[in-house]
Amino acid sequence: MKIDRREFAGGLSALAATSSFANFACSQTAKNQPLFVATWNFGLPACKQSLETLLKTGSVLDAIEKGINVAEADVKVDSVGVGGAPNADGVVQLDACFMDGETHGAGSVAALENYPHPISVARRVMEKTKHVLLVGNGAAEFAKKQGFKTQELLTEEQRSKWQAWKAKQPVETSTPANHDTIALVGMDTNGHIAGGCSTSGLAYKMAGRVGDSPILGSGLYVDGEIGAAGATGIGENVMRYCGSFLIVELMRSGMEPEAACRATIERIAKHDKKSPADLHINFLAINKQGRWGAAGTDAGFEIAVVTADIARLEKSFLVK
Ligand code: SD4
Repeated sequence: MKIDRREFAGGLSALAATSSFANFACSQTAKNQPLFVATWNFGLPACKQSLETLLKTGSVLDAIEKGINVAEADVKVDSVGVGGAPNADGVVQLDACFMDGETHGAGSVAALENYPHPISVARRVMEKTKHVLLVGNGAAEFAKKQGFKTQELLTEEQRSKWQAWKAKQPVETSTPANHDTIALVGMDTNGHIAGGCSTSGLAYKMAGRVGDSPILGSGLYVDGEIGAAGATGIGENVMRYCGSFLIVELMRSGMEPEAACRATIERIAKHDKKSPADLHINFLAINKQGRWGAAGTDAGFEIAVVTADIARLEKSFLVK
């Protein structure tokens, strides 16, 4: 991912954006400040939208949803929502989940086609059904009944990239060509924590393949008493270990967010007997005390952090 340095200056007028880009291991918000943290550089406009929404509506749930909607609507973000990469059949199938730390309520959708805002549908699953996860046609039917509008998600640019990929395939196989999911977690001034995760999944995945992103405990996990964690990267390497759940549990046992993300990656690498660099997994976390941190195996992994005082990108700790 390229860092658009103009983003640093272009924040909300209420926010002072820093001009530097550095590691800030486990920084902490001033007491009782709202906090939003998201994966990748496109997480910055998303987190800014989250803060703006929180200030307007007072709802951290609205804040998470509206923040993620920004990345979903941006065609330039080629791994989330509209403009997301298609599967091996050239169809964009979206995955998302939403979780409220206070109630422990959650909703997810997987392999959802033609609806640009899966995070909003996931939230609706949480709020309007007795269920947690809806997939495929059932998820689309639910979205329709809830009044969500359909849209063509495959852009011309993604179609030609997919055609070029397809032409080179002797057999259809997933390629980890991108792993830029948005996971966005946040907390309001009352310590109410929530989070969401939204993705088109791995580019050219097998039709019907579902990754970690809509699976609670894998791509996202929120515990209102402890904190929240989210993931981006090759889902298969996250979901076999319930990565985000593990991070939250490690924080429960006293670890700082960054240390918990690092320990989770180290455990996966050790157990898989793999070099971390071959795993392509990246995590972020926040805790109830307003501290945040991240660790990943991809050198370019960065997180966006927005509080009442700051709006910046931070490099994550790199596990080698
Ligand atoms: C997945 N974790 O489906 C996601 C991939 C990702 O953009 O991060 N994609 O495995």
